[in-house]
Amino acid sequence: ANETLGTDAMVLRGFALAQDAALWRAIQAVLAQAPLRRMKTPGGRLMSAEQTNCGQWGWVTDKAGYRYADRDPLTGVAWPAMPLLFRQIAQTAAEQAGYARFEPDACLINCYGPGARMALHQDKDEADLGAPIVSVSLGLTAHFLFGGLHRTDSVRKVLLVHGDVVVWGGQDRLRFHGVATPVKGEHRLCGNQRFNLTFRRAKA
Ligand code: MD5
Ligand code: FE
Repeated sequence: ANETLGTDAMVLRGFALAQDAALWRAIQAVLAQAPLRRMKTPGGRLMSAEQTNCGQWGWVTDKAGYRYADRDPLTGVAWPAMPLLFRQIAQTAAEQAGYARFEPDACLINCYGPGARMALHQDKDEADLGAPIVSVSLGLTAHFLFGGLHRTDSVRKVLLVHGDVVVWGGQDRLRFHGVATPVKGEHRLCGNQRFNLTFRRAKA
């Protein structure tokens, strides 16, 4: 069942569920080439979620700022290719939400262990803000914080569970958002972690 979050944001409940084992294997293959790591914010703080990337461009942060890079700063080599299954899920989800030709060139993999979270922020490092963002949730459940266009706007809390896919575009593309610490538990695939795949068009 689909739920509307905003005018241009839609939750596709369980959209990735049937492919969860294949997604998990593909994630492991990416991590073997580009390991998870905690990156530093421009302000010098370690992020609590662990991250890595696949696809042509990878989102990175360090003391020089936020940006998209075509190489993994840890290994000096190109990010692993985006698995075909990732691209297919991102494209079919976007299509279902009304975005016909989504061509993601970046996939950020977020791993939230116990206590990890993501503070309220906007995604605005991408060249084409007209392209949607597709996010796939795997593993432990977490509250997603869905704010407004201003940092101080009130936030709605939405539970995202294993297999849920969210498509954000149009009016909702620049909303402030964050992720609370995962709900404690043990997931059959992901253990005590929540994984999130965030698909974006980084460059025009
Ligand atoms: C997550 N990740 O669950 C989220 C999924 C990130 C991040 O926020 O930056 O890695 S993406 C949620 C999102 C993306 C773009 C716009 C909006 C939400 N929004 O307008 O609410 O780990
Ligand atoms: Fe974000």
